[in-house]
Amino acid sequence: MNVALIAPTVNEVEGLRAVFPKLPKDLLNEIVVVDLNSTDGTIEYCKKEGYRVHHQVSRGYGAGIMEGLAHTSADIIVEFPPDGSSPPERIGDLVAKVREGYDLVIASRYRDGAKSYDDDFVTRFGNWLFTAIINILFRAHYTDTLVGFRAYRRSAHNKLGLSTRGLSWTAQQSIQFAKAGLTVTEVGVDEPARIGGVRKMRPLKTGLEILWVIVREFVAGRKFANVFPVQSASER
Ligand SMILES: Nc1nc2c(ncn2[C@@H]2O[C@H](COP(=O)(O)OP(=O)(O)OP(=O)(O)O)[C@@H](O)[C@H]2O)c(=O)[nH]1
Ligand SMILES: [Mg+2]
Repeated sequence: MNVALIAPTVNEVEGLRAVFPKLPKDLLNEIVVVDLNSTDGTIEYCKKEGYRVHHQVSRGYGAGIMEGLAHTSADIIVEFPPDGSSPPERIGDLVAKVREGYDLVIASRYRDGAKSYDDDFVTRFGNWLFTAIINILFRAHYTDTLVGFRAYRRSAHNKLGLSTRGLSWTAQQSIQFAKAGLTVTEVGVDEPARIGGVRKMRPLKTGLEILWVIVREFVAGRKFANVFPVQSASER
């Protein structure tokens, strides 16, 4: 199975400079930077170093990942925010779990003693609250439904119907994998602080967006699981 890494960027040149040289290139068949109108040298850095850049046509984090999916073909997808908060040396652990049979593997900041050095009180509490609500409503066992660093099988993802265009993408993905009864796991991964640039996530806006996604997904019920009968990893 081939592996594609999708790295969404809006002015992240400092993060890229620090993180991209450490990517495990031997594991990655495709690397695509999905960039939304960066003006800080992100595009120039990528071109100079020979990375493929897809210029995002739409707006929003989720919409950017969707464009990245459309412009890659590998069977395993790694979503990798390159702002310094995703440790590149753990990509191999996530990919190994997908190869083992899991459909979705989340790099949880709150499992196995992992720590976030990027969280503040609001983001930590927000993640705890939304993750608790998602676990109750969708009978899941997540510790981190919102982190951007994750890996999954394209074939599993294609059975779902992700539609959210903003930073609630990760919440919707966590919910839909659980609703469809796909095999999901987490590995504990420390989250270093962002390197340079500015955070695009705005707690109130993103929080309301996530709440809206949760309500929509709850009202929609488990229809994806019914429409697409899902095999367990062991049957595949
Ligand atoms: N292509 C693209 N990238 C985006 C967009 N919004 C955010 N990003 C990138 O997505 C990554 C994560 O964004 P952040 O602003 O750090 O948000 P976050 O990591 O979810 O939130 P924190 O944990 O608080 O940092 C960064 O690399 C951003 O540059 C977007 O609309 N399009
Ligand atoms: Mg970040």
